[in-house]
Amino acid sequence: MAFRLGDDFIAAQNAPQRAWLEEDYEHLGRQLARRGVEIERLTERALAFRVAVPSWGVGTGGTRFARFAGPGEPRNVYEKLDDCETIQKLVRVTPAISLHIPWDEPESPAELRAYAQARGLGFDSMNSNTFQDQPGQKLSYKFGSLSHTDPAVRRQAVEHNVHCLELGHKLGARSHTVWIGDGGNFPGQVHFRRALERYLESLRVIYAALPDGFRMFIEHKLYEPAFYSTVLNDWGVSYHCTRELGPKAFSLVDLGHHAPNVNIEMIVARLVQFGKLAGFHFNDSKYGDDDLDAGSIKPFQLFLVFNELVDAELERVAAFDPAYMLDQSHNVTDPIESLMTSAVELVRAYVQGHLVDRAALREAQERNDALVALQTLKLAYTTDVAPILAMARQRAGGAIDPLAAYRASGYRPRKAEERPAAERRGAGIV
Ligand code: PSV
Ligand code: MN
Repeated sequence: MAFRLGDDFIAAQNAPQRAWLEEDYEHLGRQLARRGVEIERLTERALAFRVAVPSWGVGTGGTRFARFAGPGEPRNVYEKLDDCETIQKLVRVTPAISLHIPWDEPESPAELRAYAQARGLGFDSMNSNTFQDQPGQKLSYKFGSLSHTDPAVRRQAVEHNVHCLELGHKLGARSHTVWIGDGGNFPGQVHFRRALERYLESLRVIYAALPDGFRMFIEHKLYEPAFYSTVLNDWGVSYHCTRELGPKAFSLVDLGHHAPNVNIEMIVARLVQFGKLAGFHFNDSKYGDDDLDAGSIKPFQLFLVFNELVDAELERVAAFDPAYMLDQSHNVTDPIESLMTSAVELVRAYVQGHLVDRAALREAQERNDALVALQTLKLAYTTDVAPILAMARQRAGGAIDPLAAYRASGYRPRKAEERPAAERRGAGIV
């Protein structure tokens, strides 16, 4: 029998921490009341927040130089779900999983769905993979997939995406995310306009196969694995394509897929305004697509992104229904610990977004008072909302201190025994 974290264990871990939590929560409540903010309104928001966990994130990641496997890594999709259940039990905002096909191809979709359901889990966006060749694959993606010069390669890549749609439908997913590695390493290698046209042509076929109620997300990225040019290089091209495709196509923002110093929160606002924001792959980075933990490098940027999202939510912008997902690679940490803390960082940014005094901000903007506008944002950003997050988690049955509870549970050492290293294969991304 595989070891699972019990609700009783979490409650027992919480017991000695309840007293300080009540005290801190009450204190913060009084502080916020002086600012005209009702703390329970924020706690409600924390309870409502959801972010999906990437199946590929629970295995140890790597770089193009090496991958240093961690102990007790999941060896198959079922064990990945077990780790996702642990994350969800402790933080209670991650009941959905984003699968990557064929990495997570199930033998029986019905069985996998039932396995997830029995653990209180469901499936968020499906992800196709035409950036790698799979064993036994007929045609290679070395020079591209959906935009390949050879129509037979394009057809193969389209068929794979259609398969993902069918699978996603069986699993209860509601959206499909397409990211391709297509691009060029040398000037002249790829004809920019023709490659984009071929990509769009392929996407149209996939779009036509969307099951009822499904949305299609396309994910842009300016470089890597192609180092000179990519086919879907930025949000503008992505927006053009989603418009060309139709109302069920949206542009997905991966925080690591932009040039350094790009104003991502403004891109978010633009996509919201144009009704084309699909949602996010949250992570953080210093230099490129580093896939580091959300909020670990540029927490203020994360807050500013959520400031836009909350603004759209409060204004009930039409067609605003973003899917929140994590997309990280954990090379030096326990992936469960990283995913839990990242999920918590997102709730923090979301709650802080709700803490922004929108009337004061608007007034400062109307008066062109730049300093007060910034201060209004900073007041929300510098407010320590940790007691709200902990209270929400506790009320939902999660851990007041997820990291401490996880370590106290001995989950990882137990998994190291249950999942012997010799049988481990490609659980994460490199
Ligand atoms: C590509 O860098 C990406 O962000 C895409 O979302 C992939 O599906 C994911 O990482 C995993 O390789
Ligand atoms: Mn991504």
